[in-house]
Amino acid sequence: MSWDTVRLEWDGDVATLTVDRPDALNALNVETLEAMGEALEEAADEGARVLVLTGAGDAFIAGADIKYMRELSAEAAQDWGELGHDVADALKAFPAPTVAAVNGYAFGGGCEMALACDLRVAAESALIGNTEIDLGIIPGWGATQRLPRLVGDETARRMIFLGERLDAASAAEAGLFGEVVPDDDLTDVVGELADRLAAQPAFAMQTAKQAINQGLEGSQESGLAYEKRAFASLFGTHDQREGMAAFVEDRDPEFE
Ligand code: CO8
Repeated sequence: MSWDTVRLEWDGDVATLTVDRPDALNALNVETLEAMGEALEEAADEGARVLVLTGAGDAFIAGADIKYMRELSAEAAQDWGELGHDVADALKAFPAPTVAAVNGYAFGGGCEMALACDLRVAAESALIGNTEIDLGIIPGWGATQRLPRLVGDETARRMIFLGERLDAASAAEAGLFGEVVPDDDLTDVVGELADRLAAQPAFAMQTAKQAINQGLEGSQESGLAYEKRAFASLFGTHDQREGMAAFVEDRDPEFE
């Protein structure tokens, strides 16, 4: 499938989803969110081992499309909220690891899409923040829940209450980015990370991701219970036997 404002490209088993509306700094409108949802479904169906999310041009995603949003009724905003949540949830539940390659502005809904990814690598010129308060609204696609879990309560409250726009180094210090790299190196660094992730045993990777999600998106108690079940379910799989045999036999494993 192809879309006007989203590109899905493959490099081996690594799928890259690029939001491609550079004239609007990749702001997310209905068409783009729907396309993202379809592209994520396609990438999952075709067995992506890693999904990279990035933006075309100088921005990652400058947020939800304010020009579309400004006249919405409360009822329409409910549907709009659901649509963005569906995409963020699809990223969160994607069956393989997801990496946000934050190449520039990541504000509002853009920050929220990055938060819904498993890992975040930023270009040093990137700026990120939940700036919704400046528009008289609050984050509506997950940041009130996901940001505090990532950066801690105090920092998240400051960011959301003050609409702070953090530079990449400050965001990394807060725990929002795992890595900050020179702008020109972002694609290569994310590509290397994606290749390393893609080489890991897929079923164990998916299970680890689900266990972490379960704990972070629900209570710690339910997460620990899930971990107990999930951990046990990996025993007897090819990759568990092979991984442990390889350790004992002092050789590299050959995962399925
Ligand atoms: N929406 C629509 N258009 C945008 C957006 C946006 N979020 N951001 C930029 N654009 C457009 C501009 O209007 C401009 O278009 P045009 O050329 O037609 O005038 C073009 O992109 C370039 O933008 P600028 O000229 O402003 O570029 P600058 O380099 O001067 O500034 C900034 C870049 C700093 C990123 C600036 O554009 C900006 O502040 N943008 C808005 C950022 C923002 O506030 N984002 C949060 C939006 S709210 C949100 O995301 C809520 C999510 C949850 C919704 C849930 C609802 C239920």
